[in-house]
Amino acid sequence: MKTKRRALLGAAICIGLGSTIAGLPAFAADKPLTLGFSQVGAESEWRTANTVSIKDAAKQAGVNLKFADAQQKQENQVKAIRSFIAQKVDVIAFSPVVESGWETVLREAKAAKIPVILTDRAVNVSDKSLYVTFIGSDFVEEGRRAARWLQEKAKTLPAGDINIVELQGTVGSAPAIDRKAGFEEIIKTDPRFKIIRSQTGDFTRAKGKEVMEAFLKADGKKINVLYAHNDDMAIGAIQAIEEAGMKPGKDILVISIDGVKGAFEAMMAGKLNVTVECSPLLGPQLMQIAKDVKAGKEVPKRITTEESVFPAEVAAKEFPNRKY
Ligand code: GYE
Repeated sequence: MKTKRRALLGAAICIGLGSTIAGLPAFAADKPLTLGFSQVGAESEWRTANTVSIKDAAKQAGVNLKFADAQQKQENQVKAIRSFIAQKVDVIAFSPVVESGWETVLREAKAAKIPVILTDRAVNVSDKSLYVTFIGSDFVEEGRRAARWLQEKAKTLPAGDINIVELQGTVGSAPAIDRKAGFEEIIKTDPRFKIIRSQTGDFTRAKGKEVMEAFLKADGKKINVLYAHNDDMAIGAIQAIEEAGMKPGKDILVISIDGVKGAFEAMMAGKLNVTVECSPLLGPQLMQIAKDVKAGKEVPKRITTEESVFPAEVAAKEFPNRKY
């Protein structure tokens, strides 16, 4: 009887070891990875698509996701990160609403030995060991691409100044800072280009419309180009331009960034001239990296998303292929 029981126990241990060796989940590895994710908010079509991508990918990858929406407030993100630390999650990921002010809470995560992954937006910290990697777009390059489109277009415009108004994203956010810098870097090489007004529209349609109304009141017909740091603000501004009795896409050229479906619809209606792609579909990559980090694998410090530019001329052809 005793021997039989011992033999059974031995077999069970063997199966346990065997499954580890064969790469099948062993007892300890069976525990799903818990990922705490602090999202910026729900300010744009881009953000909504990003949230869906992360939630779907977590489900697919068998990751236990703890998702917190910060409603565009840094203090809410700090609170969420502290609560993830208290809950002892395996990995923390977040999309920082602004670049600065993260040192303290990131040091707390490091002290608790919880790795942090940045997605979408970067932080400005001197100690780069406070996060393992940053997955997202090159926002400076996006700004350059927007400007390069305008440079080309300008060749077909009558001589004289080209007056640009700019709708910036959230103040202090990586995409607002970088998209402005990249755009300016290119347009300053030609004295015809003048940025006559630049203000934040906080990446939302409502704010984009409101600020564009103020621009139109002040400068009206002087405005030749609108450069919006995202599609939602451009769509809001397009409404303001129409309400002012002008034709968006014609009287005022409209350039924006993201490449959401709403932008393609505006292009097909002839109201938006170009959108520079910025992909929100970061979920699958994030889950893979979170697993790699948990498994102790080396991951690259920077993972850049591949993207392109879509002028209005290709909108109808590309629209059916768009995933967000
Ligand atoms: O362009 C904008 C969103 O951080 C890249 O945030 C993201 C930006 C995106 O609200 O639409």
